[in-house]
Amino acid sequence: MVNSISRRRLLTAGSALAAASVSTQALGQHHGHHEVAAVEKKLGRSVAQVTGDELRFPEVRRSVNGVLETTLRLSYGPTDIDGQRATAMTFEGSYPGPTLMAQPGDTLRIKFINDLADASNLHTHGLHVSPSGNSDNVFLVIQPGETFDYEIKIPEDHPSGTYWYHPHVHGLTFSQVSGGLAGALIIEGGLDELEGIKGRVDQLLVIQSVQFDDSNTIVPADDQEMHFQTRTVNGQINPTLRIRPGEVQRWRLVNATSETYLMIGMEGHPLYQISKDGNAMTRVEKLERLLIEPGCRADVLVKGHQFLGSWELRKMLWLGSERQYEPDELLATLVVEGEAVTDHVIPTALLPLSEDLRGMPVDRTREIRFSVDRSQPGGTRFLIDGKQVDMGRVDQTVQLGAFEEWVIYNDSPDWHPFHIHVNDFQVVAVNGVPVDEVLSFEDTRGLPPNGSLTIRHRFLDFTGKFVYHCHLLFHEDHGMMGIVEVV
Ligand SMILES: [Cu+2]
Repeated sequence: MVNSISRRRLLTAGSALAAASVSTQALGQHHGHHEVAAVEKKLGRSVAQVTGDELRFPEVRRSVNGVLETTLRLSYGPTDIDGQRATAMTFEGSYPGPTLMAQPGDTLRIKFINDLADASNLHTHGLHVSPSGNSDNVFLVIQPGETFDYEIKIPEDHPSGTYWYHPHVHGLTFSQVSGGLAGALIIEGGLDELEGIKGRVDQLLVIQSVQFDDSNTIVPADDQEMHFQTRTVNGQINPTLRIRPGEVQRWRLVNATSETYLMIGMEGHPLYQISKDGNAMTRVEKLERLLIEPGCRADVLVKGHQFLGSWELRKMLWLGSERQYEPDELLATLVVEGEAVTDHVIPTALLPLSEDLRGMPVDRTREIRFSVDRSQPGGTRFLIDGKQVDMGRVDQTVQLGAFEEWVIYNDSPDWHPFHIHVNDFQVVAVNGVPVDEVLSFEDTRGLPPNGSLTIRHRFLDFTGKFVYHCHLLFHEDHGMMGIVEVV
């Protein structure tokens, strides 16, 4: 049952610790082909499937005359993963699901057909849209065999960028996202028109975690173990991307895993971040490594190296805390080839913030505490303000239009990616230390172990109930969620 934690999952923490101490010795080493053998050992059979196929762009469904009318059928059955027949949970038989593309002001009309054996629903992660009725409403429960017509109206002034969609029924989110139910959602405009970005190759990388059994069936989420998982990019294992020397491309990275911290880095190629969680940044941030937390998106510019050859895009070693660890793994290969491009320039300034929320008087301050209770014999409980979520309870009542500061404390030794629906926030302090600069709004940010985040947000445009929660979906399903009602 979803309310108890399997023995297997309790064991995982121990094995992660053991493996972490080994991998620490590899820190700082250059990750070349000599490491492939080690990776192969860790991943078991999955690396045998490496094909190096060209990265495919997941099927695009685009709005026409202001409306994106489409069907999303959820099912458990055959699909294609890395060119092989596999069994997974999918939207429209596709792993990941189709890419939905729309513009600010458009309406999404989605016929949602639940052919799974369990209840499900649809969440448009990051969108500033109504949380009520047949919009982005996580209180809806679409039963097996039922069809439901979603209508999601995207405001005219909605930020343009990279979002994603996935099911969000409490208690089932972890298993369904881990089972394969995720897809990208792109709102066009904004940075797309900026000099230096306009016209560039625009690539999408939807990153998911998968673990197969011997018949290419995805192992149920509760029985998966990090060291036997593989990361897929658009449903492919180690796909190939191509770039010319000096060419600039835009890559939209989506962390659609349910509990993997992606520390991304690429040999020889800094990542020039331009957007976070669908929100344009004020300036380009040049990074050697970029942490993309579960649920987060990052758009980056990549400039092809002057040297021709193959370069590895890796999920690098990440030691978040004594309890949380992610091993190094090859994600994709970038092949630099062809004639050099000499006129592509990385821009510096991007789009200004609509407002910097620091230094303005707030209407109200709230304190929220995340904690983990490991003392009960019945299993670990994941809590906010000492409670597991109750979908019938309201934890925070907020006035429409209110401007609030929330100090979110983490009383546990684990990272918890904090996510809130509907209204994005700005992080104004980390562990009580004010930030030097606000680069963008965000919808998900890691809450440091035994630390805090101070965020500011406006509850604009929409009344109704929605949720804030940990985006480690296992934690969310086991109680780490709260409910806001805007009145
Ligand atoms: Cu958590």
